[in-house]
Amino acid sequence: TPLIACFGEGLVALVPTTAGPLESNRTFQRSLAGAEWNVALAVASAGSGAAVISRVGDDGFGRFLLAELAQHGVDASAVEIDPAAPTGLYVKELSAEGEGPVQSAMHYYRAGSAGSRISPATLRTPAAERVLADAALVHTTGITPALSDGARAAQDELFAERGDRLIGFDVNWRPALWQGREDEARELLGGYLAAADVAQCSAHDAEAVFGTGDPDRLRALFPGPRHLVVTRDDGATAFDGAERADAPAVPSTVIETIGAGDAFAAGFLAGVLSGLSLSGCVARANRIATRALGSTRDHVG
Ligand code: KDG
Repeated sequence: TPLIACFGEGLVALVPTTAGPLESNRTFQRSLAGAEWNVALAVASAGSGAAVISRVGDDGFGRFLLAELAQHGVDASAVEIDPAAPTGLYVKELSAEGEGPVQSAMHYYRAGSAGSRISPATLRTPAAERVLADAALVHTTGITPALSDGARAAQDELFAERGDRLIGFDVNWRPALWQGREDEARELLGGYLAAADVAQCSAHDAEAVFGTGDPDRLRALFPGPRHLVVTRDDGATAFDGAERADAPAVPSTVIETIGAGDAFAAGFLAGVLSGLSLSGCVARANRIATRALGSTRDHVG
């Protein structure tokens, strides 16, 4: 199957086993996270080809992330091991149990991490060049350029030197990574979204970044990408050129929503590359996203 290469930082997530404030949590479950890595895992778990281009630290968490990729059949050859910086980490804080889905706060421990040292050189290792030559599509998000100037320069290069490769881009608005740079971020992320082939944004992020979550208004703002996808808690709208498809979310019990957009992207991208109809792509994406909604882990598979 066509290869999807995912470009961004892999993180270890520490997820409390009970809800409530962090000072009350004694035990945490360790899992793989990082939006682009979540996409790679879901793509591979669904039986399509996936690779990751990234960096991790020369530490136990980095080895854990690499083992997760290997176990799910994701090509990790283009993940560099950084001897001088740790693997990035994030801790979830789960709202006290009540009605409806768990709301999580995300606490990042990733400043100066190996992943934040992604740079254009990360794309030029022999392994990364091989992966890029094989990839039908590179997927990245608005998180990667927030990490550092080097990561942003690398992302710019991927867009500029795409050749025949398609680009998938999910806005993934993470204001904690853009503090004090919000206006710059809005412009930058709008530029990436406009230049992508498969452009995805949650209605919630679109509202925050572009001032509207309405699919038709977003299509008018971003007419360029062949595919434009707007996800909502209750379903999704996708465009392929002028064609529009709407699909409600698959009914299920929602435990927590973080990671659902990544699962959706994985299904949609794999659907596009295997030539499914627009409504077929949305249906496949919705099915995979449902699995992500059913747990406090970020990734499916
Ligand atoms: O989409 C889920 C991601 O946000 C999560 O896995 C962590 O990559 C992450 C981030 O930077 O927030």
